[in-house]
Amino acid sequence: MEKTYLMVKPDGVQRGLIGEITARFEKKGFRLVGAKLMHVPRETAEQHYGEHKERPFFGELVDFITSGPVFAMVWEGENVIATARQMMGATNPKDAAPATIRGDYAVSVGKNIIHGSDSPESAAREIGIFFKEEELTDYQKSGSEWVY
Ligand code: FUP
Repeated sequence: MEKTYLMVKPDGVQRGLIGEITARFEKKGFRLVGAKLMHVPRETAEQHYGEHKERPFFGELVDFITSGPVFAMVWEGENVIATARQMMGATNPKDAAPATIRGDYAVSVGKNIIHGSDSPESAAREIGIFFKEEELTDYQKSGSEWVY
C-alpha cells in the first residue's frame, strides 16, 4: 500500500487548521499511520527542500518552515500520493481550485498551508527525513474492506 508524507506548515498550525486538514484525508478513506507536532530543525528543512537550493526563494522557504511548529504526518492508501496532491490543489493558491485545501484556505505561494510528496521517490525520502521506522504504526481499520 502506498504511503505519502504530508505536513501542515506553520501557517496552517497557527490558523488552527490541523483538524480541518486531517479530517479531509480521514473522510476520504486514507489511514493515518504516523503524526507529530514538531519544530523542524534548520538542517532538516534544508535537506527536505534540497531540490530548491539554487532558487531565489530558498532562504525564505527555510525561514518559513522553521518559524513555528509543523504537523508532520504519514498517510497510507491506494494512490494516496497523487490523490493527496489533488486534494491539496496547485502549489500557488491563486491557481488552486475551490474545494482543494489551498483553494479554500490559502492566498499566497509563500504560505500555502500544506506540503505533500509529489512522487513515490520523494515520499520515501521525506518519510525517512521526518520519521523513524518505529514511529509508524501498522494497523487495520475495522470495516476497511468497504473503503478499499
Ligand atoms: P509543492 O510540491 O506543491 O510544495 O511545490 P514545490 O516543491 O514546487 O515548492 C515548494 C514550496 O516552495 C512551495 F510550497 C512554496 C515555495 N515556493 C515559493 O515560495 N515560490 C515559488 O515560486 C515556488 C515555490
